[in-house]
Amino acid sequence: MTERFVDTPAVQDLLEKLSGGDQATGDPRIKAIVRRIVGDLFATIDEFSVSDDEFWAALNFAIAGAPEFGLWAAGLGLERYLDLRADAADAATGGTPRTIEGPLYVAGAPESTGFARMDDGSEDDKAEVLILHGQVRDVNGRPLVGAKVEIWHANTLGNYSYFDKSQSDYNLRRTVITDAEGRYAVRSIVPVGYACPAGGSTEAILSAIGRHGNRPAHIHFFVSSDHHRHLTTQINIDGDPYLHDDFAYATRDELIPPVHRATSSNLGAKYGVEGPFA
Ligand code: MBD
Ligand code: FE
Repeated sequence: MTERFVDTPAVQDLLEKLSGGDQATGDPRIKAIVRRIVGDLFATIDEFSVSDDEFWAALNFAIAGAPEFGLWAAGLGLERYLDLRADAADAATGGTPRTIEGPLYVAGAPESTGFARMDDGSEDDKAEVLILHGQVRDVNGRPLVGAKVEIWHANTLGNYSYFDKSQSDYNLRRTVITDAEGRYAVRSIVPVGYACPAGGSTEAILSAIGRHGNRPAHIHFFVSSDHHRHLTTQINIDGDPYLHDDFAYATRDELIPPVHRATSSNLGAKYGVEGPFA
């Protein structure tokens, strides 16, 4: 095999310098990562004989599209890759699988113990009421009292509060601390799947490679408890047309809980969740 151009001494010398390899100061880990990433970009330019015009088109595309970098990471499977690594690391212990965080988490949601209502009521006329309840357990099955369960999801248009300024602060975002049995419950509304913004840079990349930018309806979770590893996960709402066609690859068979459709009269009694259920 002929030597790759990127491996020739002149290019390696450039990589050493541009990554600060000849500097006494700086962080060795960052230097090594910069060297690897830039070197891989050099190799990509070589392999595809990238022209100057293509180089500048790509750079300007990235500059203009930068506000959507979080969506690029989801759509290009970078976060899915973290799940695969977590699966490998967790193979021996088990537990609820990780699935992606996504770029739409906001810290500081209102906190309560045992129960929260997540929606502000503004979609009462069109939304279906959702009762979501569960128990946080350790990998040995023991309930975890006082665990922190952060939940966030989209509204009936697939939009998230904070990023969607038309919604009230922290709408559909809550932190629930588990009760004496390790349980939590929320009343909310059934979310609708997210679609990457029309005309945005993520949609442009995805359509260039023949893909769409839709997610099935889902609900995000962070679960944390002292002396336990932080869990990032989601559940899907069964029956969504995109359930197994998620642009972010976050659907997992273990994370599609059963949905029970109930009448207004029995919801509160069954789960001990406060009404009213209009
Ligand atoms: C979302 O709601 C989401 O969860 C991800 C990962 C990407 C875009 C929108
Ligand atoms: Fe999401």
